[in-house]
Amino acid sequence: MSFWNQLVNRFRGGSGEEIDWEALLIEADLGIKLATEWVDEIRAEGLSRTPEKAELFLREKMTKLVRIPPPLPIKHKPEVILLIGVNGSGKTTTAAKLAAKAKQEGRLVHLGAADTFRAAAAEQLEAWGARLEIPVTSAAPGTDPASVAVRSLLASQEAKSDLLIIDTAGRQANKRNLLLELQKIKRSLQKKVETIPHHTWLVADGTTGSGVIQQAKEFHEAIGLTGIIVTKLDGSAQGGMVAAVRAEIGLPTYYLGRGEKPEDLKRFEAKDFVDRFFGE
Ligand SMILES: Nc1nc2c(ncn2[C@@H]2O[C@H](COP(=O)(O)OP(=O)(O)O)[C@@H](O)[C@H]2O)c(=O)[nH]1
Ligand SMILES: [Mg+2]
Repeated sequence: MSFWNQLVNRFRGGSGEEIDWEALLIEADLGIKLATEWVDEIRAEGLSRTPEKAELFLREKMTKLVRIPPPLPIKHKPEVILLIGVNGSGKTTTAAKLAAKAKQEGRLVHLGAADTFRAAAAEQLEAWGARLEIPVTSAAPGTDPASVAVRSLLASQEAKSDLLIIDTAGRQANKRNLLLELQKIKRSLQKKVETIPHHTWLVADGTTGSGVIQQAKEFHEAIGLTGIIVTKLDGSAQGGMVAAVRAEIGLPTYYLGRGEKPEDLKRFEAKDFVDRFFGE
């Protein structure tokens, strides 16, 4: 049974009673704001007792909401993606997966290991680089991450790479320090080329549900995001927060992680996403 039908069954009252739409939509990770808005609309349309009709109505709303804007042409070489997010969200694996995809498409790729918080972090990205045959700029633990980011930019410019993906730390002494560190990385890159990074993407763990919405707000306010990637949607989580992040913050989702292998990172497709969410 689809994720959506399971929810409908769970929140269905007795015969003829209304479905608890608010609880259902919150359980679907849409966040309180969007859930409340959509419940009001379901009621206003007179669909609250007809789940099939309500589903059609919501399918259309969600499809319109999550559609990705066409990417702006990147005139500069390399195109630079900065990946940020909390510890364990999947940044390093996502950097490797994105790199593998781009290489497969015939692009010349470079990786920057700007997580210098732990020795294991750079080693993890270097291992991926070795496996994928993609060069990695890294440094000893404790090195200023902003300087590693800048060095990775210089190296990728030198190598005439098409794409540079910079991985960052998710941990610091505290959240404030992490945000300061990320701001410094971004500022240092901008000092070299004003438009870099072209993309600042939050990598967020989909199993944290609507927690992703709050995280996206915080990082967006402090760093300025251009989009998000939601990982770990290979379990029961179906990614309702993708709609909420778009509705509340205006940020599109570019990729979804549905497993640990490189091919498990999927380019976000609105129709595919909505079909999975509600069931085909
Ligand atoms: N099941 C699953 N695991 C993932 C996915 N993305 C990342 N992981 C795993 O999550 C863990 C943390 O990933 P990592 O990239 O090191 O996170 P980071 O701390 O943000 O760099 C690793 O074990 C990854 O293999 C995903 O889409 N699905
Ligand atoms: Mg990492």
